[in-house]
Amino acid sequence: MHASGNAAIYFVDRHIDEGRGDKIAFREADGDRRSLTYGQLAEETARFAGALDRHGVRREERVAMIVRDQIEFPVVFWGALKAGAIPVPLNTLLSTDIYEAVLNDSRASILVVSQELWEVVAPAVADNRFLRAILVIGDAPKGTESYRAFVEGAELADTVEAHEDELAFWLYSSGSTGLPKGVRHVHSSLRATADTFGAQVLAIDEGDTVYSVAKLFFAYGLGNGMSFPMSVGATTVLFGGRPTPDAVFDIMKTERPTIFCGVPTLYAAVVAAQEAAGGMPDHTIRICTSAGEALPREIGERWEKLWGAEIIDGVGSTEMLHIFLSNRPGDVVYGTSGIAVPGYEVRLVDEHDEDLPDGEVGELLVRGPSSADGYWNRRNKSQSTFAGHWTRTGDKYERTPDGRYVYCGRTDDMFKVSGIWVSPFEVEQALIEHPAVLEAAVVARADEKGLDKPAAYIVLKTGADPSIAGDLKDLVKDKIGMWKYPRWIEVVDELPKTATGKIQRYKLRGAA
Ligand code: 3SK
Repeated sequence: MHASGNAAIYFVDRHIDEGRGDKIAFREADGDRRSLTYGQLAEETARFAGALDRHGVRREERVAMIVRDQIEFPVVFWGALKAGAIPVPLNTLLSTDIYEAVLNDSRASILVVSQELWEVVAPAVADNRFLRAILVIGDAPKGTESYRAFVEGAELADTVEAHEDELAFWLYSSGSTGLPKGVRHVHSSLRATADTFGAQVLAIDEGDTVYSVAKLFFAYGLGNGMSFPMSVGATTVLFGGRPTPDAVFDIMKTERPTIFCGVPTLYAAVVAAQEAAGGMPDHTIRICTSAGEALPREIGERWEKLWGAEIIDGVGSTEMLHIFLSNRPGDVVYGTSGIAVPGYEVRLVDEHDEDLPDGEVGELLVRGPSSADGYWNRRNKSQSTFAGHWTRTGDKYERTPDGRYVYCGRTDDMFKVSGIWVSPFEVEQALIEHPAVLEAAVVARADEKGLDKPAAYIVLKTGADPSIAGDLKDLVKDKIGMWKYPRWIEVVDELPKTATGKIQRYKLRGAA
């Protein structure tokens, strides 16, 4: 064992030795608008570790977090790591039932909750047999303890020794069906993603200020807003509210971030709002990232024209902790996910795991230094996903002759029309090229002969005429091929999405 294997030494304590104690690490853009320097972070995390110790929390015990993007998030996460406990950040938008199931599944003994989320969480913990303390950030309702009181007067603990291969934290990954799975990550994975995507693609440095609309509980947000900026002593803007286009414009103007991390839905909404308002956005962004799902080419191009900053679109997964396939600054081809991030290798394989040549659609496998240790209590699923050094992504891709990867859909979302594979994503991209279409989702639907054909669900821009739906069939036929056009087009108010912005196409299958 060596103490330096504990990720908190590199990401938190090192900054004190390197003279960054007074540098702002986190700044809130809403709520109390507090900020936290690297020096305060080192002290507060040692205090939280001391409070866990005082409470008798032992190594490897789980500390569940249902915490908004606010100062306490990094304090609890890194404080738990310092104590050798396992922080388990949970999505702040889950339902009571899912919280109940996930808290039982993880057997967390401590739960930290933001006061604003307590109403949904309270019924989920009523019958929980594992929790020994529920700490509420803010006013503590009956049956809970205030987070403040829990840490008050605690001794500052030393960071425990940990091996770099030791479990550090879990994230829960929501698949398209079933309960979320606990994805177990080790200490070295945090550094691995910061040294690869953070350093070699984003080229993040100490002068950067990051704003990520993806929240910290999501693997994409955890890297963007915590491990990447903390790897170089940069600053993160935390925003606990809903990232609407207006909120984004406001943060750009007042907080002056230099790196913006978004998701396709948000980019589409911001571009539509900007185009409707006219004028140029006031910002200091040098680079943008997109993940969560593939960024439609149209959105990337329109954004770059308006904002003058490239979007680096990439793909990652909770299992790989962050992005492993990505475009590069200065070498962006919108509509593709780029090439492997340095340090990662990818392969495309057929159903027999045979490598496929350029131009053929297959499943994407990835190998790299940040793959998870496995799923908690899901042996079968762990064995099928983590195949030795390779991790199956469940995404279908095609490689172009110049070596870039083009997203075709989730393995479950692809379907055949007249014996030829159709990528829902390709049809959706064609649909949103129409100026009236904000978003689209395409799924297979059986026609009167029982044969699968594309069906489209579209969200129109504000004020658009719903009768344009008929034009869209011709648009798709002209752009990508006769057989791919949607035989049915339904205008809807919104598309079903996960909390992190992925379209849940499975909810639309069989919806008609
Ligand atoms: O979905 C993604 O593309 C992603 C990216 C980075 C980290 C985690 C995820 C799920």
